[in-house]
Amino acid sequence: MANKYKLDEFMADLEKKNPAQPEFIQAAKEVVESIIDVVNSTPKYLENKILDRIVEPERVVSFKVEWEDDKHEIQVNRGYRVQFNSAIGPYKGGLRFAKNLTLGTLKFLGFEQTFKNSLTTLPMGGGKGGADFDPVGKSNAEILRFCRSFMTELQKYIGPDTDVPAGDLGVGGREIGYMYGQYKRIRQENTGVLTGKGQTWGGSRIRPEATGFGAMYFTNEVLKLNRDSMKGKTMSVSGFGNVAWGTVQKATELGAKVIAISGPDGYVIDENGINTKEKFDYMLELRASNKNVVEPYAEKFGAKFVKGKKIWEVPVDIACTAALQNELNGDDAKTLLKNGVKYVMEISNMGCTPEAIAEFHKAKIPFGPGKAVNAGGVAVSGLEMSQNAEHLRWSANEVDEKLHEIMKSIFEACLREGKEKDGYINYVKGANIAGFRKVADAM
Ligand code: 2IT
Repeated sequence: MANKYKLDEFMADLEKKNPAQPEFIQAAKEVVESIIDVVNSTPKYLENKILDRIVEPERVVSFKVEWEDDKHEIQVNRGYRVQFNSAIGPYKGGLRFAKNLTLGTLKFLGFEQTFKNSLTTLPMGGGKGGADFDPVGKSNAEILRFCRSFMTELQKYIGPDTDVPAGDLGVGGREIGYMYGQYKRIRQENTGVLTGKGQTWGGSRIRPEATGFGAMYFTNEVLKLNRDSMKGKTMSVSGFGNVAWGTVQKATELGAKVIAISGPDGYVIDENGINTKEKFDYMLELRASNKNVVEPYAEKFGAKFVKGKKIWEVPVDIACTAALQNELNGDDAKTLLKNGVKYVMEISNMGCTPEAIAEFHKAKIPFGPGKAVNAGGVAVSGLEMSQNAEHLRWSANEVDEKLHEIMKSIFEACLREGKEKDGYINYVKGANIAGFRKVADAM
């Protein structure tokens, strides 16, 4: 019989092996804590050294990206692709362009993606990539040149049945277009190697909305389980990008009132609700402006802008993270709880610190973890892959229905694996165990 794993020893070894990667260690610890009892009580997992194998990425590539800025100066960035786990399907996961992006961040994201993709029910492995390229303030031509140079290298490592990247922070429809064009130019194939493509050239309907829509389908299930409803609930959503945009629309449709969104500059409170097409469209305009500030929303719609403060001080029934990792900490959690928050949903990947999650669990309020709540995005990416493979295009209804079914099945998986003795649903544990089992069995 193989030895049982001890959490402290295992984590100490992992930290030693991955120095200066705090986010990866944080993500791994959350998963290992959830699954260690399952692993220790399952001989086949022990004999097959599953924990040691599942925390090690199958492959990490790092490459140089050279490009010329508008002043004809040469710029050098570092690009990456982390191919974390392909046990259940081709690597799948987004590309992030962000200032100071590190390999440790991408490893945390690739690790999370592995379990998230498993939860979607679709056959997709986990991967993540990107570059330490800051899109803020760059011209359209600079973005084009960067994307082409980036794909010139990345194309060596990806393929429609090997690894299928998509967007993430700093990578939207425009960037996917520039990269897809370069891939086609070099490889002479139109096989849908990226998802999140435009509607006229292989993109799936509902993909832009999918992360936000899926998050609200999941949230709606959580509320129904608690004999509650979205009707009349006040809500805050951090961020103002693509994910927040989809979230705000579906929340409004389900009857909630979103009163706050945020940016790196502060947050906006709109007491009338962010609930009209004009307001939704303006969020996209703000994002497209490449300035990364939310303040202009307040000027345009006569709302209040609170400079330099975190959105979590706004009293709401439902709080959603939709911006960055670790954007909601233990103190923010205490503030939200003091102000009567009833539900917290992580839509960004690892949006909450472990201290924040502990506060929500202690208060016994439902807390939805990112890998379950935000899985709708990659799920519809998986549906885009299917459509590309069969050279067909499904209707918006067809995609939306499948997305809805997938989110319900993720919710049910969380219930099945996350129910505690007192009846409290620990969605973190539920999502981690359910996501883990499938990957571990395949390995
Ligand atoms: O974090 C995520 O799930 C994404 N950025 C989407 C990945 C994808 O392949 O659609």
